[in-house]
Amino acid sequence: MVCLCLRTALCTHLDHDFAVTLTLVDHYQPSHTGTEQQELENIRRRKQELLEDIQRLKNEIAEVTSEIENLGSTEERKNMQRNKQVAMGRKKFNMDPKKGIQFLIENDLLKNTSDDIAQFLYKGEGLNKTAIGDYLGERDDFNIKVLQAFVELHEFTDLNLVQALRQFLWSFRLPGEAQKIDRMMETFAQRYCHCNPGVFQSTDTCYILSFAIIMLNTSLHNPNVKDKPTVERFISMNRGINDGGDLPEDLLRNLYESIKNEPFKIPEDDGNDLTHTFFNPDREGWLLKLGGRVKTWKRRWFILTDNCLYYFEYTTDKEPRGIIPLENLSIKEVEDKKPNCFELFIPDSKDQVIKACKTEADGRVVEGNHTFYRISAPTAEEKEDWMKSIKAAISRDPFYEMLAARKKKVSSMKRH
Ligand code: 4IP
Repeated sequence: MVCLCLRTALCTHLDHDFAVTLTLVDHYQPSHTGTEQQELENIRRRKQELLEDIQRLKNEIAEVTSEIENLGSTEERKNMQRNKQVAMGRKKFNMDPKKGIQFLIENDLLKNTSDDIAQFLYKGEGLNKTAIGDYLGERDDFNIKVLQAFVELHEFTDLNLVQALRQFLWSFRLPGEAQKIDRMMETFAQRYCHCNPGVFQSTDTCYILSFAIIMLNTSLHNPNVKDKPTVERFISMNRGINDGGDLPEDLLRNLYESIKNEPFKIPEDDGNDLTHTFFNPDREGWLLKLGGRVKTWKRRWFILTDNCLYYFEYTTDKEPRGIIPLENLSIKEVEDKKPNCFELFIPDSKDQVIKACKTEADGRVVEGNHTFYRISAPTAEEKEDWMKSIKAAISRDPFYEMLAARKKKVSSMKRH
């Protein structure tokens, strides 16, 4: 730019010289002395030289101007190209998170460090929250580092646990695998305790209470759950989780009120993973059930909760007629004369009796006789809903085991 200014000034200056010279030449009256003749020749030569100089400078200026113009459009082009590649990287990420990140790194659009990748995910522009959750949940060391850096980008200082969870659960979608959820919630609990020292005795307490809150959210806001827990029940459910001691009642009341007043907002749900399980796990309603040995259809009131299917004769019954633990069972659609049927069965074991219990007519509780449970729903839609909820309940089982183990651990601790 400086170079261009100098050249322009020089050129203007030469143009001026030239104009003066021309004026001199134009107004020169020829004389016949030898000296004058010589001078005239000099001026003519000088004029020619100046004309050539001016032309050369003009050419140079034209060249530089076009160079600058090109420079501008090259930068624009580069930017456009970059934006296109970033958009492509985001698309790739949404289809396959690992490949997307690799693409962005290979094209120098993202640095290959856990901090930079975490920033990119935290910003989340154009990224699908399920894909973010999948990437963060991966087991290898690098992804775990990214997860830690990602969680550290959240500021939880002076937030209560519900507020912190609202922020955290909105930034990505919990993936469907128990181990992944465990890692993510563990990292969350560590970060929360780091930002708010002294609130909980241990990260385990924070972890367990986080899930108690997520489940409370479901119980309070899922219309399928009729039995809404009171604050007293919430308090008593969480007894002993602060390394063997109780958390302050005020704290639990505040958390309860916060969830009651405003449910969690979670990223769009395709109903096919554990997020769905946690936020919509339970269901109750009338279904027809086929008998075990005697194949009669009975209309029963079914409740899906705690990874078990309970059935009752009447909605008001206190005791169920039967309980089917869903552990190790699979579910499939089946054709029957009855409409909208599905079946619970033990995979790869056709003749094995499913572990379940039932109440005989005389009140005795005995083991069930079913090798499969065939169930018919009143409508196709209800069949879909039941199957979805049961599938989710089956898949969350390992997670509940982990959670229960942790709860047992903190409850058995003695506070000093
Ligand atoms: C009964 O048939 C009912 O269908 C029972 O269902 C069923 O028990 C019995 O299965 C079946 O024999 P009848 O009432 O016509 O005798 P429910 O208990 O809901 O009334 P399940 O195990 O399905 O509860 P078996 O396996 O006991 O025969």
